[in-house]
Amino acid sequence: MALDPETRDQLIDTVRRFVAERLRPLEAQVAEDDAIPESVLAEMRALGLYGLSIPQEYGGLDLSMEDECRVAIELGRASPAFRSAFGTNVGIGSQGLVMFGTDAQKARWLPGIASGEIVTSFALTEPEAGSDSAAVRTRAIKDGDDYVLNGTKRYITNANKAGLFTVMARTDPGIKGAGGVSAFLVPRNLPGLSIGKPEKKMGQQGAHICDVTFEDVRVPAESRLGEEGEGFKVAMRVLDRGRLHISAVCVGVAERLLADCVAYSAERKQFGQPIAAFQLIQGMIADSKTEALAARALILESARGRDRGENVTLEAAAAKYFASEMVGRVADRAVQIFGGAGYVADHGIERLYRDVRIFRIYEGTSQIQQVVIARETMKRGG
Ligand code: COS
Repeated sequence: MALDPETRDQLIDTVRRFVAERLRPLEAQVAEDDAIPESVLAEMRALGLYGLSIPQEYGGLDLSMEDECRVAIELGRASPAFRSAFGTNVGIGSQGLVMFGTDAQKARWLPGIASGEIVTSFALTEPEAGSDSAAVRTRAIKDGDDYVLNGTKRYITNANKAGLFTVMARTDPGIKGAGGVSAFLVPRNLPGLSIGKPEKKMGQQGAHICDVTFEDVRVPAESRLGEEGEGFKVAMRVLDRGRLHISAVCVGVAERLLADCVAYSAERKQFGQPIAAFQLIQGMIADSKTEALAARALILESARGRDRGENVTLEAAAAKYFASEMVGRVADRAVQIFGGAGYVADHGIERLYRDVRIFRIYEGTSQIQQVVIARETMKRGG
């Protein structure tokens, strides 16, 4: 649902202040501790951030894709680990349920997801199924009124906090590719479900990814999301949406880095003047600004297309490809503008440089986005 412009501006203003006043001062501490304080998570819940995309009848804010992207841009101005705390509830962890769930499944889970009482995870990736996500080996074998799950999922965001997983598993071992995969809603507390230790990562400390292992985990047939064999499509539809959200976060980080670069280059003096006076510095700022503006326009236009009900598989892939590569370049230029100060930890520039690297990998690598863009362009005839 699109908010009226006044309500939308109020929401964006509230999020902007929360990011500036509450999240940014805690960034270094969160990175150091690899944990977000519970009091901050409680504030995020109170602000409704876990339920940005959940229908209002289940307690969420039900934002349009465009408004969600505008909020995600604001959230990108703080360390991306903060957004990750509720990012799965807004995106990949809830949207399969929102788009394909039955009324009973929605009533059971969505209120807790919207309030943040339940954290969700999206369990698609496996040790042998990364970019080739149709190759999932996790099995879900029908046994009476249940399915029995066996297998391992890898790098699952928020798995250590999740109360509910959307799991893609092979129900038909006779079909090797996408058609043999089904989606399931799997609660955390089932016998046989175990979570690995959080991985040590390059960046985004405070956000966690873990293995999830299923050993004879029994779920009732009503836990299936969509029809048998529809799981891959569920996953792809979820990712189409998620890719727009992630792109918007990239723009937020880029805009924040630009603001940091402008402030620093006005203050830092060399050769008797602020480095902002040098045209080679200005060139880097101009390139970063131009690319951030282009990404913002592409994302918001694609989001509006989705809100109009259009198929935006191509546009979402293009937005993710462009925005994630763009923020990599912007972060690299930021280190260059800050010089030695960008390389040491004090200003947080090197932390963001590491944080943004994953944007070119998760929810589909840049190379997968290129594949999707090319295929869709050829399908559309240009
Ligand atoms: N929306 C709806 N359906 C889709 C779809 C989409 N965006 N993309 C594909 N499908 C459908 C296809 O239409 C096809 O259905 P039919 O057989 O009925 O025609 C089916 O899904 C299989 O699609 P396809 O043949 O394109 O599958 P591929 O194995 O070639 O894989 C890619 C397609 C590579 C694009 C896919 O595996 C992918 O996106 N990989 C990256 C996964 C990823 O992002 N992982 C990150 C982990 S989650 S954080």
